[in-house]
Amino acid sequence: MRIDVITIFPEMLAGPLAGSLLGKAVGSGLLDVRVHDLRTWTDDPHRSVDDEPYGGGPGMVLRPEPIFAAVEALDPDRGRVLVLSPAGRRLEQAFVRELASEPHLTLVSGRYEGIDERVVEGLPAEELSIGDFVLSGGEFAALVVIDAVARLVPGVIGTEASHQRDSFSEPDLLEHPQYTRPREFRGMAVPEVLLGGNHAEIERWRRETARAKTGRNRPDLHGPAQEPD
Ligand code: J9Q
Repeated sequence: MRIDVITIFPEMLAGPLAGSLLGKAVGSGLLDVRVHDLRTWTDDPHRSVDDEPYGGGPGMVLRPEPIFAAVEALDPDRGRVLVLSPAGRRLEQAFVRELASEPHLTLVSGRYEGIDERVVEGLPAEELSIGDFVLSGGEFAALVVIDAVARLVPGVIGTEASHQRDSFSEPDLLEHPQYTRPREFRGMAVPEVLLGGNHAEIERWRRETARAKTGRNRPDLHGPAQEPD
């Protein structure tokens, strides 16, 4: 899979893309991530990428010309173009799966005050938000999208089974609590049921604690249809 990223801060992406699981995927050739500096496509001496908003107001808006030039300079078969923006469609795991099935994505890192709307209308591009909070720019949001998508590319993650159980694979239930050694830590014991090897009992405990945790931490989720037990 190929992902092009267009940003005014290419150095913000370098470290994360080199390290860890992402770095391995990029190194192995399963994932071809190319980061481009938007200023490459400016033609004025100040290499300006933004300007004041028409109609007035605070902050600056990303100009359309460099973004169009950048996107058009990339592979003409550029795939979906996604602009990171708090005003975008909210990312969830179903959307991640959809994106992971594409051969090629282009991510444009926006900024809070915004990006000229003609980028969305004219390229065209889709706006994508990673959540309802404010960032100072789209770079970390782009990294979140890349990480979430990359781990679904076949071969990137070693243990296919670990996909299945993640929170949000089952969309309405968070993961159950986990424990590892030692059996007792600072006076806190690992629940007895996990030590016993009764797998039916363990499954039941996990279902119950997952349900309780979902209710506590995510009352907006409704939980899976209840099976009689
Ligand atoms: C570009 N706050 O926020 C949430 N998802 C994306 C964003 C975002 C932001 C500022 C600039 C993206």
